[in-house]
Amino acid sequence: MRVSVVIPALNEAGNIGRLVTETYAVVPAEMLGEVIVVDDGSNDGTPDEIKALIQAGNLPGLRYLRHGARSGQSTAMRTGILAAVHPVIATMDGDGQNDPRDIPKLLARLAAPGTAGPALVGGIRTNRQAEGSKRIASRAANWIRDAVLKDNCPDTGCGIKVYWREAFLRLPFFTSIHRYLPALFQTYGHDVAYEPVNDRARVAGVSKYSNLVRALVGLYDLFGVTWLRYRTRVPSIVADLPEGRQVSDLASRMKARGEPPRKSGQD
Ligand SMILES: Nc1nc2c(ncn2[C@@H]2O[C@H](COP(=O)(O)OP(=O)(O)O)[C@@H](O)[C@H]2O)c(=O)[nH]1
Ligand SMILES: [Mg+2]
Repeated sequence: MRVSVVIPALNEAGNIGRLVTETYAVVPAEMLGEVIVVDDGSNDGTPDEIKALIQAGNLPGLRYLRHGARSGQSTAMRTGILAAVHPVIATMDGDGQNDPRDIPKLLARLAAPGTAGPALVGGIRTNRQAEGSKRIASRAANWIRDAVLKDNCPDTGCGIKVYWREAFLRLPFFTSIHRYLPALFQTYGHDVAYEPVNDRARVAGVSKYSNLVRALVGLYDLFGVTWLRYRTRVPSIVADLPEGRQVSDLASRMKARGEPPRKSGQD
């Protein structure tokens, strides 16, 4: 399965070039369709690191996109995913904290697009490297989110994930959606799975998020996602004529899981 790797980056000089080079070194070439770095308006050496790699010309499929103004991590991911040419996306943080060696393991769990099985496989960091206060804040946020959304995900903020491109693009988009992907994939009728992944310390630069801002924005988003979850219906398509055409993938997956069709008009 060929994959488009999408890496959002904001001021990741000292990290981003190394991460891209490492990705080409450790992900098998037959799996690695392209690597898209989305620069969210960095004002450090981030563009120079990537442009130098592109000019060197020995990393096939390396692409660089840059926003005219800072628009946020989720928006940068969406820019890369819209530009991607392969049906499967792998995302990683641009600071090198995720380990590209985990991409093949996550891909091995992912179902082929349109077939039964997980449409998203998320990494779960088992050896968190963040400082104590961030780990505690992250644990609290995950606990609250799981209690409300029941997405059964112990580490939704982990940046390394693989998923179907089309399924992502069909989700209603909002800033910070990247922290709610498991819950939203489930809401839209997809199976999700998780795999333990490696977490590494930041080598250069600083974190872009403070605990307080992340907590406040996270709470606000949690209300929105909860509302969306309760107000979303995923119908099973039980007729699709003329006969011989395939019923929609989603309907066949629901059928395979033995789910009864929802009553029409039920809300
Ligand atoms: N495009 C974009 N990327 C961002 C932004 N803020 C953070 N990032 C990237 O998102 C990833 C995670 O951010 P980071 O600051 O490392 O968060 P932490 O590891 O949770 O402290 C890194 O690759 C950042 O470069 C942003 O506003 N825009
Ligand atoms: Mg980080």
